[in-house]
Amino acid sequence: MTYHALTEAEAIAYARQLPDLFTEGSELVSREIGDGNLNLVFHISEPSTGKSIILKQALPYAKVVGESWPLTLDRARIESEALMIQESLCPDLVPHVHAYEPELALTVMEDLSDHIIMRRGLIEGNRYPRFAGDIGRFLAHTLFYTSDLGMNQQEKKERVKRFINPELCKITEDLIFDDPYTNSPNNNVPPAIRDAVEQVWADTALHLEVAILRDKFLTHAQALLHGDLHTGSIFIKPDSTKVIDPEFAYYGPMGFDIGAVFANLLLNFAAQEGWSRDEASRSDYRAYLTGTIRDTWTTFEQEFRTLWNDHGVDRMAATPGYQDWYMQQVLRDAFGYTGSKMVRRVHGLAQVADINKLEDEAAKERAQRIALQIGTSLIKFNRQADSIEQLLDIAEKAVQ
Ligand code: SR1
Ligand code: MG
Repeated sequence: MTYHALTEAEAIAYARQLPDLFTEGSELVSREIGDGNLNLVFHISEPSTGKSIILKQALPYAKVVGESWPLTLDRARIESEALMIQESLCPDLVPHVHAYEPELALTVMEDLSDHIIMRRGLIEGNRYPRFAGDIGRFLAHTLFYTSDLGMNQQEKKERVKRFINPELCKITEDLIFDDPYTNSPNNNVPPAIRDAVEQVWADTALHLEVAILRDKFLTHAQALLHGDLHTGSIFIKPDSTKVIDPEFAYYGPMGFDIGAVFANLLLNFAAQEGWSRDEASRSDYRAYLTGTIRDTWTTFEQEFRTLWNDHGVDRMAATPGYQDWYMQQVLRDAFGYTGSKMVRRVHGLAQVADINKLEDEAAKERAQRIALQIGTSLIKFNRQADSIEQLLDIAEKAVQ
C-alpha cells in the first residue's frame, strides 16, 4: 500500500487483516485520538471481546503547524525501533509493538487506554508513588545499556547510524536551543511577560550556557535517548508507568532525557500557582513534585552505578574516579537541560497545558515568571552543580 494518511475506515480495514489480534468477521470501531503535535493515532477496538490496539501513523508534516512544515516519515521507523530496544531493556515500562509497516509509516502497538497521560494526571492533582522508581529505572537501563559503558562499542557505532534523526533533532535544536533566546517568529510570547522574555533575549551570559548545551546536544553521542521525554510522553496509572512516543530518539547526552522529566515536573510545580486551592495544598503538592525529582535522580544514580559495576563492558571505565566524574557530568547536563526545557515551554512555539490551561490570568502570569526564573537559573548554574538538592533549592527559592 503506498503512503497516504489513513481514514478511520481504512484504519479498521488495516487492523482487520493483522494476524492473531481480532476475531474474524467481528465489528471493529475506530476513534482518532491523536492530541500530540505530529501524528495520527487511531484507537481500534472490538466491542464483542473488549480487545483493542493503537495504530499510530506519522504524517508527512508537523500537525501542530500544518502542511507548510514537512517532516520525515522515517521517524516512524525510529520510533518503532527505539520502542523495541526499550522493551528489551525494560519490558514493563513501554507499550508492546505488534507490528511496524514502513510503507504507511504505521506502528501497531498495545493499547494503554487504562492509563492516562501523566501531564493530565498532574494537572488533576494526582500522585504516582511508583513513578520515580519506574522512570529512574527506565533512564538507568536505557541510557546505560545503549552507551559505550554497557554495549559493544563497535555495535554502538552501528546503532548510532540507525538513529541519525536529523529532522527531528533540528526541531529540538531550533525550538529549544535557539528560538527562545531571540525574537524569533516561531515564538509565542505571552504579552503579560514580555518584559521577562526580553531579558532572556538580552542575557548573553545565559546564551553562552545555552550555546554550550546546544553544542553537547549536537555532538555528544553518549546514549540512545528517548529525545522527548516530557509528561505528555508518559502514560500512567498508580501501579504502572509506560513511556511512549520516542520518535525524537537519537544518540545524545544522557542529561537531556533526565532533564526532560525534571523540567516537566517543575513546569507543573510552577503551575500550582493556579491549580492548587490554597497555600497549604500548593506547598504540599510542590513537595510531592520535588520529592519525585529527588527520588528519580537517586534511583537513576544508584541503578546506573550498579549496572556499571556489575555489567560494564569497558576496562578503562573501571579507572578509579572515572565513575564519579561521569555521574557529575550527567547531573550537570541534567541541570542545564532541565532549564532549557522549561524556558522553551514558556514562550516558545510549543507550550504546556499545565500553564496554558490556567484560567486565572494573574496565576498564569505568576506561573510563567516562576518557570522562567527556575529555568534560567538552572541553565546558568549547570556547570557548577554537585547535588540534586541544588536543583530543588533553585525551584523552592523561586516560589518563596
Ligand atoms: C513541531 S513539534 C513541537 C514539539 O512537540 C514535540 O513533542 C517536541 O517536544 C517538539 O519540540
Ligand atoms: Mg510526542
